[in-house]
Parts: sequence; structure tokens; C-alpha cells
Amino acid sequence: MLIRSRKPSDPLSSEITSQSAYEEWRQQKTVSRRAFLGGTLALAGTALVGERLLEMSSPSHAVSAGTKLPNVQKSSKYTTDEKQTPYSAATTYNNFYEFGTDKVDPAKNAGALKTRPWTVTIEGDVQKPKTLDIDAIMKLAPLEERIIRHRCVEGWSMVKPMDGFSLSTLLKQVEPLGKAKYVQFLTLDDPKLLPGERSRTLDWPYSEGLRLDEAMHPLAMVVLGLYGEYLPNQNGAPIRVHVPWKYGFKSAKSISKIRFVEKQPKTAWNTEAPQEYGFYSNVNPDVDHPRWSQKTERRITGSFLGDLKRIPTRMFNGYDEVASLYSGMDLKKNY
Ligand SMILES: Nc1nc2c(c(=O)[nH]1)N[C@H]1C(S)=C(S)[C@@H](COP(=O)(O)O)O[C@H]1N2
Ligand SMILES: [Mo]
Repeated sequence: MLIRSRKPSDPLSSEITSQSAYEEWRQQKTVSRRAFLGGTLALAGTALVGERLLEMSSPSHAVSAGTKLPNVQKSSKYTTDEKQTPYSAATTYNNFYEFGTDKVDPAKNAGALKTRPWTVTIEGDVQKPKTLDIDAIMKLAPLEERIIRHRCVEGWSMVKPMDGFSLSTLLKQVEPLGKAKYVQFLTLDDPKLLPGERSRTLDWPYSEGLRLDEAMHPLAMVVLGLYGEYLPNQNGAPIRVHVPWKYGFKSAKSISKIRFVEKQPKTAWNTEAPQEYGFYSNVNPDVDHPRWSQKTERRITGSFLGDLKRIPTRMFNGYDEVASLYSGMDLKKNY
């Protein structure tokens, strides 16, 4: 067992802490699964098996049967065919500190977030600043389903179908000026709707940033849905970013503002602990977090024993096509 001191302001847990949260999540599922088996099987004698049972037995605070997104294109060149994380795990094992710091908190608490009406303001060094309604954003481009890898800095990973389109499609709406070099993303700033913003865990609202060329890379995504359904609140409804070659915290949830800026913007985790969370935060097995190794990860697939197994972490999370964005850069210094 690793012993180390943790300051209370240092909540992104290591694998050790997240392991216990994961076990708590597991246990909840086991309990509700038994209750379900006891109740429903006796009643109906149904022949449902395996994953389907797990889906149905997810805790009642999980999202209600989601609404299907219309017209999602199922083919994408950005898709992996690796085994997918079950929907039940992707929607009950979350990081969304505005709703609490435990993995199970967002699914329990995020129901209170009102996601309609919702607007996203895009401003800063741009020709045409705009405030766009979420329903207009949904129509900017055909929604595409990308089955992508998500690697959390804590050492676990998931494979999830995410529905949306390239971030560049949204950013181009405002015609960025030549002096804009970075883009900042800000989560909704509303402590009434996001209770975590009332406590001093992070520098609120949650913020993240990308260099402009990173943001314009077609792999960087605006996410509006998950598994072909509208995004559940705990996963960042109604709109989030996803940058699959970077650690998960770069992918801000429930965003309401995007700013084009000249200088590298402030970001929530980098402000909190700069020596642990760099601005770039590209997935990199050769650069350890100061408190744990990043060489391997635990892939959450929903198998009871399989999820404890560790697999090698890949450079850029396996998205080699982004490597040219960083040619000539020392990625140990620019962690
Ligand atoms: N606003 C906001 N965005 C956030 C976070 C957060 O706490 N607040 N957590 C980040 C982290 S650490 C991860 S791993 C992913 C988790 O996304 P998921 O719950 O959909 O898997 O969201 C990221 N985006
Ligand atoms: Mo994360």
C-alpha cells in the first residue's frame, strides 16, 4: 500500500483512491442486480441475460431511458472497434466535480441541472462573436457517432460511442482573428444549478484550453450525445468537448462559453496543481504523474474481474495522427 500525504485541495485521486470509488460503484451495482434478479426473474421468468441485465439493473438514479438522437451517422473514420464500456458504467462512474467529488455523485446529483434553454457564447478575438442556442448547434452539422477511447489521468479508461461533430465546425462560426492562438472552454457558471461551485474545490467555473491548431484538429469533438442518445447530465449535457488524445480532464462538460485568446488561458486543474496537470496533458506513457505511473491503465469494460487487469497506455492514447501537432516539442517539459 502506498502511503502519501494529500492536501485537501488535491482532489483528483490517484488510482488507489479511484479504485475504492470504483469498488463502491461495483458494490452498488451488485446489490441492485441481486434485487433485480430476485424480483423480476421470479415474476416474469424472463430470459434476459448478460449485459442487458446489467443495463436494466443500473441504480435508479442513473439516467432514465435516454431519448434517441435523430439521424446519427454510424460510420466514422475516427472509430475504434475495441470492446465498448457498458452504458451503465459510462453513466454512473463519472468525474464532474460540480456535482460532488465521488465517482457516484454526478449520476445521483446532476439531474438538477437544467439543460434547456441553453446557449453557448463564442467571443474574444473573433470577427463575429455569437451566442448560439443549443438546438441551433445541434443542426450545424450531421451528427456522427465516434467510438472513442477516453483515458482519465487517474489511470482508468473507457471506450464509448460519442455523438457530435468536429469542434472546428463550431469554432468556424465566429471567424477567428489571426491573433487568436488559443481557445478556452468554460463550464456554466451558476452555483444554483452546479452546487459544487459553492465550495472551494476548484477555481470555478471549470475551465480548459487548447492551442488553436489542437482545437481545429478534426479529432477534437463537440459532443452532444452518448450511445446514440442525448447526453446524460452527468456526462456533461447538453454540450461538452472531447479531446481523445488528451487526459479526460481536458474535456470540459456543460460548457456555456468559448473564448478565443492570444495567450495560453488559465485552466482549472493547471491552476489547482500545475506540477501535476500541465496545459498540454497529452496521454503519454513515458511521463508519469508525480504521484503515480501512467504506463498502464485499467480499461472499464463491465466485466467483473477483467476490469482489474491493466493494459499498456499508448502515446496520444493511440491517436497517432495528432503527433505532427507536437513535432519539435519536448513533451516531457510540455506535459
Ligand atoms: N465541468 C467539468 N468538466 C469535466 C470534469 C469536471 O469535474 N467538471 N471532469 C473531467 C474529468 S477528470 C474527466 S475524466 C471527464 C469525465 O467524463 P465522463 O464522466 O463523461 O466520463 O470529464 C472531464 N470534464
Ligand atoms: Mo479524469
